[in-house]
Amino acid sequence: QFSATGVQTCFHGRHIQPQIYAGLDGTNWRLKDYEARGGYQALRRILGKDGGDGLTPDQVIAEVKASALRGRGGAGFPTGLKWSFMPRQFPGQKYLVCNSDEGEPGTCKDRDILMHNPHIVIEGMAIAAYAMGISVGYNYIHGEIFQVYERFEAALEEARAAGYLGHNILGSGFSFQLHAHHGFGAYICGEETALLESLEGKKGQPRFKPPFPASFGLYGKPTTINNTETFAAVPWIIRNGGQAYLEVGKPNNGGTKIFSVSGDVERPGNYEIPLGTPFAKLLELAGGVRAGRQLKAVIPGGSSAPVLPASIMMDCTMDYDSIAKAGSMLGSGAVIVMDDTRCMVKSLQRLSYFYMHESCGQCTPCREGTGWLWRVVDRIENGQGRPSDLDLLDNVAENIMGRTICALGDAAAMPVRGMIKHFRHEFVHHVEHKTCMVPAYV
Ligand code: L3W
Ligand code: SF4
Repeated sequence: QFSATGVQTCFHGRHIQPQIYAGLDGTNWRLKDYEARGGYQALRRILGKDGGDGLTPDQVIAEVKASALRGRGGAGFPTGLKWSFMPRQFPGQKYLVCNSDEGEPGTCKDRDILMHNPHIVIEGMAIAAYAMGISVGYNYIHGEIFQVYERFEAALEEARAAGYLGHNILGSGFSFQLHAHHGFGAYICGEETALLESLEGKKGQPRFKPPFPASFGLYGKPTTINNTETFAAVPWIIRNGGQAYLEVGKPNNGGTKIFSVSGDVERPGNYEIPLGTPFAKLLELAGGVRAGRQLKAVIPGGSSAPVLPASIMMDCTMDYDSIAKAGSMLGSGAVIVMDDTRCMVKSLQRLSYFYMHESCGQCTPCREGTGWLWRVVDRIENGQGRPSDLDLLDNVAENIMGRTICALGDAAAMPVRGMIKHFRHEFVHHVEHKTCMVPAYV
């Protein structure tokens, strides 16, 4: 089943204990449908609307901390801790921002949430705003997905009309104005400080950190930025309690996570499963490796994550700690599956081109280094590689890492090092024989 965005979406039974996808059928995105699934009950609860005393902002943050919810955009930073950084008594304007600038190659979950369950993000943001005493928020939506932007705007209109957003929400005295902002499609605008620059109307280029957005964010004011899926997790946590959320996952990795499985599987798509689920189970949900082929390698967390060979991947569980221990990262949860027809040199050539193209050009190691990486990989792929090229690649990657303003430099370097670490023999073969050792592409 394909959604309007072209993303393959699973609505029937191929999730495990779903929280965000629960009850979705591809058509029921409207407010009345969301309310029928228990939507906005969490917001009503904290505001003391359905009996009960409500929750204080501190109690809301305590629940999110107890849940062990970690940021779903890539870094896996603890959400409750991030919320507690927000200065409570700050006298001026503070901002809340949702990062829906989904651009990581392989990742297609945030657009799916916004398309099919937009109110869960609105409710999550309203709860976050209440917890941190914020009255204005923005959802920055990737520029190339027009229907998603229109869908979210339509949901905002419904929420405003029902009194879930705006001035004096449900008569509680709490006010929160939420706006959508349509980006222009640059990958770098998914980096949080580049996103803020772009939101301010400037060129989307990252700022130095620190200061972090928590102290110097949008228009220089304290700002909290979370990923779309992170906000979408919050209503469930408030309805069921942080401890219950934690127990769905595993220690330090609470709840479920949506994995965008692409590549050489029978059923590519978005799958929501508890963190800590074995990779083999996720592969099974996605229909297994496509017919007649063997699993060769997996990029477990979007193109910025180092590749892992099948032998390591099959022993992993899908959570932040297990994947980090295996030498990669869970990232945004984009699982790119490669079978035995895939050439690692060709794959790296394409990845390197992407990072060269998307570098914003601000800092020399990234601007020059990403081009250098691509040119060397490109000549190896095209039969013009030199024996010294593997060491050169490693040297360039090493000189980029840790020497740039934002994580894009590291994101370009890490896949190179991962590919050479695990598949060095393929690069050597290309250099020595001027051709590929993988028999044929299918
Ligand atoms: C206050 C401190 N705040 C950290 C905040 C910080 C940010 C969050 C995580 O990179 C990764 C990257 C990509 N006081 C703080 C603090 N914070 N220390 O915590 O920070 P950080 O620096 O660890 O990560 P980051 O710069 O946000 C994100 C990887 O994600 N990635 C990219 C995915 C792209 C998408 C997409 O297209 N939508 O998700 C994929 O793996 O490589 O490593 O908020 O402010 N002391
Ligand atoms: Fe721009 Fe690359 Fe520097 Fe990030 S690392 S600021 S993308 S040049």
